[in-house]
Amino acid sequence: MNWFKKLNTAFKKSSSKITDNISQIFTKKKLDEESLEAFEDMLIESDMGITTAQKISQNLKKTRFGKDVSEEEIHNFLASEIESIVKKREKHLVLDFNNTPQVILMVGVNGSGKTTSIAKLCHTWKDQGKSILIAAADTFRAAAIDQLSTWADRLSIPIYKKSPGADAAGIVYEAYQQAKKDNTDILIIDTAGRLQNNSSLMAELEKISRVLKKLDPNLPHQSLLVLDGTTGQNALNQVQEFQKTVPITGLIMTKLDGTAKGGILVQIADQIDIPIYAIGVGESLEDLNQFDAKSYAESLVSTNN
Ligand SMILES: Nc1nc2c(ncn2[C@@H]2O[C@H](COP(=O)(O)OP(=O)(O)OP(=O)(O)O)[C@@H](O)[C@H]2O)c(=O)[nH]1
Ligand SMILES: [Mg+2]
Repeated sequence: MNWFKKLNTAFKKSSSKITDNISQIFTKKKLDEESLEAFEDMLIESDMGITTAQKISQNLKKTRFGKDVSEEEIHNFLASEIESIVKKREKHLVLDFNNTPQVILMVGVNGSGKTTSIAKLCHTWKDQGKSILIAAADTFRAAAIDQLSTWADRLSIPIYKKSPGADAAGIVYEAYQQAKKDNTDILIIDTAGRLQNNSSLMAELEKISRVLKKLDPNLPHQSLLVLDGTTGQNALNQVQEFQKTVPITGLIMTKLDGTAKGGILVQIADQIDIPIYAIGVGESLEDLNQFDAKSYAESLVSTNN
């Protein structure tokens, strides 16, 4: 299955909802205040947030108010608005293999998809022939190390781990030494899920970051925040809060296959200047896609699922 098709399938829920709503809203031919308001509400309901929804509906008003509009026109308009918003954040995760190990720190709230995304990224890098070490720095959740070890075994990638409860920053320190010694291309660090308002766990993350900076002020090369696409509005707050502890260099948004909303990505792209590197559209190793603005926009508003 090519990835565009896959994305279309993945967004079936979000897009069919938007599609249904568009056909319900624009029953009259003329674009009036009432249909504009319903259009804006629909965008808010799909998690695009008030500011972004208003901006899009104002743009629609500016060009089409009082005119006859077809459903197809609205679809095309919305797809192009979404594309222009998210296009700004469409970037590829580029690693500098002249400077190894490239150190990638994965952070996010509980269950957002950090560990699974690590496995998916490693799968891609392995295909590219890169050597990898995974650091199991989630020593907080009891089963976390086993979960990561299972993925590492499946991928035949070495993992640096200790017992549950061990000091996470210490593991990161030692894993870096190991990666350096072995000339490893990539060191990727799995961290415990933490709510952005949990000060003691945020302090632990700060310590991990401090330890890395002591090893080399340029570390980590990437701090990727993994967001659960089904979380809704809280995702925006997660970005803002994590950003205060570790400067986030990129976002991965997961579970876009499981949401009837999906618009949160549009809102984040509109309001936060951080690249979106990848999206998760399922639980298997192949289900991580590079973020592509055009395909995302078209799939979100697609009429032919
Ligand atoms: N449908 C779907 N499920 C996903 C995706 N990414 C992760 N999951 C699932 O979400 C659940 C949590 O994923 P994990 O990778 O364990 O999340 P985590 O952030 O490491 O969780 P903690 O370590 O507990 O904070 C698992 O059941 C994954 O299979 C995705 O893109 N789509
Ligand atoms: Mg995990």
